[in-house]
Amino acid sequence: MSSAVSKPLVFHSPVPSVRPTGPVTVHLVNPSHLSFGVGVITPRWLFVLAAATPTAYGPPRIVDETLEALDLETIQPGDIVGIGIHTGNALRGYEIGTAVRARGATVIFGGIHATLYPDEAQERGAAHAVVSGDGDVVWPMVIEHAVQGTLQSRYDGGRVDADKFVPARWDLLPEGRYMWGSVQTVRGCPKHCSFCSVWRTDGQKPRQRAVDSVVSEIVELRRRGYRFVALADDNFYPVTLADLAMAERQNNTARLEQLRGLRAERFELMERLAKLPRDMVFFTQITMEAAEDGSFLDAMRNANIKGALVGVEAVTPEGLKDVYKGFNQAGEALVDQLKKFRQHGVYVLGSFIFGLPSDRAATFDATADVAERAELAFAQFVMLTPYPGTVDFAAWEKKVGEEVEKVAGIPITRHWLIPQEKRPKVYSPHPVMTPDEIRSRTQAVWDRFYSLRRVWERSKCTPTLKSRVAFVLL
Ligand code: B12
Ligand code: SF4
Repeated sequence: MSSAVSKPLVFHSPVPSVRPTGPVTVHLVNPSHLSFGVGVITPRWLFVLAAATPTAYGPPRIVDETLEALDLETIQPGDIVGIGIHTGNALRGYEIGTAVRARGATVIFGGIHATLYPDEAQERGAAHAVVSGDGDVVWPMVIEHAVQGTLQSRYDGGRVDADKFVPARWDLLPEGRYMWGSVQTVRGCPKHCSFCSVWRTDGQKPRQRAVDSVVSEIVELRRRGYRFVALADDNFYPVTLADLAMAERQNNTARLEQLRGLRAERFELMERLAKLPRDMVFFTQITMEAAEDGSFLDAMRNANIKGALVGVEAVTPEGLKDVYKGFNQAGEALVDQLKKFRQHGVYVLGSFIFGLPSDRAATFDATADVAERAELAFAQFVMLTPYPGTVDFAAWEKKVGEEVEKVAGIPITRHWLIPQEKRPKVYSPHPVMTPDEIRSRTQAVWDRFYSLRRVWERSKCTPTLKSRVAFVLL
């Protein structure tokens, strides 16, 4: 057990992996069925686990299949292959695991999907070992065990304390391949939205990284030519004014101190970001409550955090209740709150969900109205999808029970295992609307929000004609 993790590392039975006899190469693979040559955002886990790999084995070979597919010829018997999966790329990950194991490599899975379904990674992905939770601390131990021939079938990396987060190895970035770097400043989210797995896997206690560690990664990315950095946080605003007021009301001095400390660190981070050259642009994800906190928004603007994804989700109180997001505002108060971001110089990408149980035909237009009146720079309208690990998923799985529909012999509650070409889009069932109705109404909202006339109107937020044109093209 390590003091660095809030849960013990759990080991299961040893597995007969190949004990390497020659030099070992460590490979880290980010699976994807499609490769585009270039990527938008750096998949951070690759560069974090690369940094956690013991230097004795040399720099790991990083393969991001969103850039190009893994070349199996590069895998030699005795090599160690770490594969990180989320639900969407799990099947490709399993193909890779099976193929590299057949070549004599030791196969280790990790990432959110492997955390949720470790057995699956073993059964379908030929994993010798599966790591759940954070890899930062446990990964070097897994490698040592693999090399010594004492690998166990399961490792639990737990939730690593913030001071043990490993900074990414940006020296291993391929040149000119990504547009945005990604740096995590806080992990975990105190909320508990029903469609989101983050609070269940990353926990509700915010684990905030030390300011120096964050800033030095950003400086390194800048030296490597990056001007755009996504702050890959679950929620950049982990302490709200309401949290502070509650702790005060309860006379809970210890909690108040802790919350004030976290808040002060946020401001310290933003002050440091504000001192970086002005051509740096940051983007993050934040809850709407930040709108009540003018000084926080001002600090964001000064820090060049130009934009934030705000999970609006629903415009009615019923819709917010559906997703356990009662802390958001609805109706006119919502419009006012969203406008505040803009008033303080932070552009909002509003994220809305359609297909909530209380949604009706009229909800679509009402949402489009709010999105327009709230002066959002961008918006996304997604259909309610039951992601594994969420409250919604558990309810859906229970509801369909044994009667579950199958595609290619696979229950749709395991839709990620259905071959890509046959895989249906899976949405949460709705009491009165069919998925097709929700889909076509959702599309109509996209079309309305992104009509050329409206986009041109919104592009006024940029300073020059040239930048207005760029905005429209974006
Ligand atoms: C930043 C982010 C994005 C960015 C950047 C993605 C990228 N290229 O990296 C953008 C905005 C593009 C994005 C898009 C999407 N995302 Co996203 N994203 C995140 C977020 C907030 C942080 C990810 C991150 O960088 N974390 C930092 C790294 C270091 O942590 P990590 O990836 O968890 O890795 C650690 C461990 O998991 C483990 N580990 C990981 N891999 C491996 C491998 C091995 C071998 C080992 C040992 C350990 C290990 O060790 C690492 C270090 O501790 C997460 C939330 C979260 N907390 O994970 C959601 C999250 C991953 N996203 C999610 C989703 C759903 C999506 C989208 C599908 C959304 C959509 N509807 O389009 C798309 C899919 C994009 C794609 N095809 O990859 C879900 C995934 C749920 C699931 N069950 O799969 C998450 C968990 C958020 C949520 N609400 O639940 N995302
Ligand atoms: S506020 Fe965002 S990150 Fe937090 S639980 Fe809700 S959706 Fe997930």
